[in-house]
Amino acid sequence: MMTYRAGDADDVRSHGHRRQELAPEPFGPVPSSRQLAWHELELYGFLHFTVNTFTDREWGYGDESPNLFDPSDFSANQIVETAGQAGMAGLILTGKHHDGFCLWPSRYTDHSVRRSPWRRGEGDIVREISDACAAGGLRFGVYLSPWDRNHADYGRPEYLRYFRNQLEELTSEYGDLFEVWFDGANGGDGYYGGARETRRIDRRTYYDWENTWEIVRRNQPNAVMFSDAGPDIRWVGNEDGIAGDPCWATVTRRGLFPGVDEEAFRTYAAAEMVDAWASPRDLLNQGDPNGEEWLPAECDVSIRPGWFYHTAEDGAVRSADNLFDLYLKSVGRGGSLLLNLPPDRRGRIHETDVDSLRGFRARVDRLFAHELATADPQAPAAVTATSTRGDDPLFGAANLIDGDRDSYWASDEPQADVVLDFGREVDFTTVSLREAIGLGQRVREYAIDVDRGGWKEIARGRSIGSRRLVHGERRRTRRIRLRITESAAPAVLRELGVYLDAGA
Ligand code: FUL
Repeated sequence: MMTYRAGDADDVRSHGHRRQELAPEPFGPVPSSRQLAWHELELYGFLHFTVNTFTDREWGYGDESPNLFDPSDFSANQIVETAGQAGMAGLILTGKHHDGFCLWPSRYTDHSVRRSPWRRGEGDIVREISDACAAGGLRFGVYLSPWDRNHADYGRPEYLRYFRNQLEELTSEYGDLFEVWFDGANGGDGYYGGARETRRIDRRTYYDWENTWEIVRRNQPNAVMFSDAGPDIRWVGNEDGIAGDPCWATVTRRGLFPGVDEEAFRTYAAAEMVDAWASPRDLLNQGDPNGEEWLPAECDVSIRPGWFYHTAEDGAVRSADNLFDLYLKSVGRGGSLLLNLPPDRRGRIHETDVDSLRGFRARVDRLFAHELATADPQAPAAVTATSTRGDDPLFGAANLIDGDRDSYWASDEPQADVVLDFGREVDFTTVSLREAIGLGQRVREYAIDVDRGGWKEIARGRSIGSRRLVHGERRRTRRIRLRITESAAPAVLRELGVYLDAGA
């Protein structure tokens, strides 16, 4: 084995090379490169916008006239700037919601902006938002509702061709997408080209998902796809923006289908003798540490009670503190936060929402305002571990505080402690942990202690995954200890951050 000497490998590339050579074997399911990139985004926005905005409904029936869609002062820039200032890394727009009205001039239907008075039928909301995102440095994604209450063929095989044609348009004509969102709500009554009846589909077979997903893979190999069952990211099982605690990134997809299917789940649960989750929603919320696929959770929630804008809800916009709490319960538990901002009838994000978002951003900034381990470059905290892979500094605990997302501390034992010694008393409120998830989710239980003239445990939890924020009251200590008390394979962590929340 090679012996490492500090300074041997100043060249980052050779560090990377040696690290790869000597790295621990991955454990269990691991994220794809598109999933890894998605994990870095953490916070992004949803835009629900269609004829519903003008009819005051949540689910349009499908018989709405395109004439209704006429935002008086649409501004993609105002929407994208608002999202960017809130710290959002991207935006996902409802290209078509259940009512079937298309925000882009699809070649395959007239039920679109082409028939609207807005921009005299020459406008394209998808284009304007995607362009504004590109200009503003945000990623762009699309929501395309599989259920279409307008289309005459919905429920018949012919509709699948229409749906795929639209997916082809959206994934090939609007630049790079980071995410494609498939809603689980499916089938029921609707206009259906004038039939006005109830149509049911078999959620497991109707969309031939495996082949439908192929369109996205071919056109957008880097985009992740969302549904209740993946294939890349999963629904978190509620629309409250709250991940389970624990929340594992792994799950077994058998038994899950886009459109939560209780019956299919029960069959699966009985066969697998799974009794830990009462319903598919529980399984989606918490994941499964023994799951066979990497399928992390996305927490979707609206800033208002509804997904679409309603004037009557102007007084019910989530406060900055409420959004901050959701951030801790989603991003802070290893999921992503997909926060819906519904454009109003002008085609802008309402002032009240803008205010809340501004407050929310300021709140998150305050949380991370004082980083304690490396804030003083003259006197960084000393970090030591009870176990380090091959006793090699390449995998040393110092990597936990170096701010480098590629370097990590690797333990040689399933149980190991890390101590961060600040060399002076510090006040802190928050600990940020990240596993190096490229090697799998390994930690099963951890605890955090402070030094009160003897170690005192202040927090204990199970999953870490891509991120765990442990946020609590202000405490004073000279040293912090992280104990990995149980791990399915020796722990591999990339970050141990300690912060004093300036807002506490
Ligand atoms: C649900 C839909 O039915 C809602 O209208 C909304 O789009 C939400 C994000 O997903 O299933």
